[in-house]
Amino acid sequence: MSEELQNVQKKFHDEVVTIKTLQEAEQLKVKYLGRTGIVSELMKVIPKLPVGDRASYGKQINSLKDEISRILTEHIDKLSIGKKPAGKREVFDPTLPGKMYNPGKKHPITQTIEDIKDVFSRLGFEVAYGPEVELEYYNFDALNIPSDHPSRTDFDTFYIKDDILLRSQTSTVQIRIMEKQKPPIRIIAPGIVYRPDTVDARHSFMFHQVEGLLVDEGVSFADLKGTLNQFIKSYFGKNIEMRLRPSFFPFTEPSAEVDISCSLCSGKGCSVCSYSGWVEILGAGMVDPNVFEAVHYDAEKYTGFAFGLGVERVTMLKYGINDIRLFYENDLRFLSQF
Ligand code: 2U9
Repeated sequence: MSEELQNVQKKFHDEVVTIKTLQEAEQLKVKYLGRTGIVSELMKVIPKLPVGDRASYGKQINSLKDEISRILTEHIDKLSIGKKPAGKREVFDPTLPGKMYNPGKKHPITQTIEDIKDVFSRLGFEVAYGPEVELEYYNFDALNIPSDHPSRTDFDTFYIKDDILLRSQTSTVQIRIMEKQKPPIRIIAPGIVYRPDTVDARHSFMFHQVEGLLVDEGVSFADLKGTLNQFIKSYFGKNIEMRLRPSFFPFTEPSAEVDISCSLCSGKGCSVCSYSGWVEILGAGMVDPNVFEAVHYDAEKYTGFAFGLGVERVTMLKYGINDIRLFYENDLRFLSQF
């Protein structure tokens, strides 16, 4: 580097270490890098040099300019921290309303599943999960559903290939648990199930179920009734009545359909309960001995009860929702009400 440039470099370093304020840094920038600053003056010399020296001298000035610019930028950045440009200072107005935060909520179906879990965990039930893509064996055979049962056709079940399907009920979970554990068993199995139903106000090709299973020595139908009554009073309210009607399911014997007094009209009769005062909310029964045989439980020693409910259905009844599709459309005007 030429002596002249070395002198400028030294002078800059001597000056830059004395900088204390942002204003001083800006002034030094103008002094060295400004349009009529020291570096520009040095550049003016280039055309007057012998042609052979110009490129090398130009390079040296540029590298000095880069060095000065980098050092000054670092100083300016450091000294600017926490400083707003003049005229843009924030004014704190304590009379303005605070920022509104919208923290979001759980989906009503998730809320219902959690409410149901709460009730049954207080009754000593554990929560179990299983796969949504299932073997035909767990969805049908182990549940005593005969091979010619209409629910096994393509009209009622989504088959993936051969014996693999999308589960149409969460009873598959209970079978898997019983295969692994000996009684006593006390579980609920929440989850999504799939059925090729045409979508309308009451049907969807996928919905949520919660199924329950209790197996032990000496379990009776009275235990089933007492458990369901407790659930219904806890979830729907103390004043809601329960009634059982005889029914049939391949996996329970005896079986019952369970109604509650219509929570919307208090049993007086309305369009929701078809003016009967009662609405069906779940199915239940004592586990069929053939199901115990499939999981190698001694049906002479153990008895058990099981039940199943549609989560969308109980949510619709509790809150008076008239179209199942509302749960799946992600419309915040609907969802934010829960
Ligand atoms: C095992 C044995 C028996 C579960 C049961 C029902 C009756 C039932 C429906 C309610 C509405 C399905 O979502 S829904 O369409 N369920 O009526 N479910 S008994 O029985 C079992 C489960 C597991 C091992």
